[in-house]
Amino acid sequence: MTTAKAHANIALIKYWGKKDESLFLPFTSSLSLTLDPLYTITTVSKDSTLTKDLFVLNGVTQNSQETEKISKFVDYFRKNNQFVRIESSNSFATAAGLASSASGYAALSKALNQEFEWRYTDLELSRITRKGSGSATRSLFGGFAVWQTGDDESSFGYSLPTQMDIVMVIAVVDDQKKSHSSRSMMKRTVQESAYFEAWVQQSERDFSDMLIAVTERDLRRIGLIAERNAMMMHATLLANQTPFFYLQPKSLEIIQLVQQLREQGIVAYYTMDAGPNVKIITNSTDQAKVIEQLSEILNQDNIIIAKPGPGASIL
Ligand code: 2P0
Repeated sequence: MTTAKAHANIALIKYWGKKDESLFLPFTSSLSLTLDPLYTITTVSKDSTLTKDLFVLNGVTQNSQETEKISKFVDYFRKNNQFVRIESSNSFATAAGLASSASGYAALSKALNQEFEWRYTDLELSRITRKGSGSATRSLFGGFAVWQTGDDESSFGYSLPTQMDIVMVIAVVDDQKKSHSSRSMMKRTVQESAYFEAWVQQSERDFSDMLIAVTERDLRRIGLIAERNAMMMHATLLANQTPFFYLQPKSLEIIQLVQQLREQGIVAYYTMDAGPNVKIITNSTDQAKVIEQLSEILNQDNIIIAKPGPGASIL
């Protein structure tokens, strides 16, 4: 029996679109921050009495469709046709644009690596984790992490050594499971969006700029690049043949608040993922001012303060 813990990450440069669906190869490299309060704990146990894998998420046994998806991933690690019992729980809402698949697959691969005695390094493990969920490659690592594009061999995650005072204030606009998964929407965007090529080109430039900004610990630049990168990702969706947007009125209200905060000289930038929640980038000096004004729009229960978190580990 092995238990592992992995933290979610929020991308500052987004992964949006696969150039190879079967190998899970992204068009562009992405860069993220792993966050302390959002995590998944997963226990994997080999069980010779089982005739197929068993997957329990947040106390609920998953149906055959969900379990088969996980079983396919377990196959990368499985030895001697041994089935496993997987029990997983999240410290936060699942599939609501808070990167539960990232922490989920990172915790699962970390646990499977140990349970089946593979002894892969985190870098090797991230190559396999990629085939469970792309963003999970980054959740194996703490703090700032990169998932680089490339081929089957060279597309993996790694950690950036920078440590700095950065805080993400997560404004939970809606914690319900989203109706349009990022996997399906990014696929449609690759196929349909009139802006997809422009996205790839701009995101490559943003990635290079972000690497410099992170190395130089320049929070202002990190914030500005993160904002434009996130909004360009959302713009690709607006330019689908059937336009789509994840933003809700409340998301826009929070974005406008961030702009006002900045006019008052407060460090505040925003990013958004495949959901309506807004993540505000700030620092420990200004975090209280951000929360104070955000509390006028959102309930305290819907505000999560997140600092950089560690890489995945065996408990
Ligand atoms: C990211 N997202 O970089 C981007 C930004 C959502 C918006 O990675 O198909 O669940 O499993 O590889 O990793 C969410 O996509 O997609 C995601 P799959 P995943 O964080």
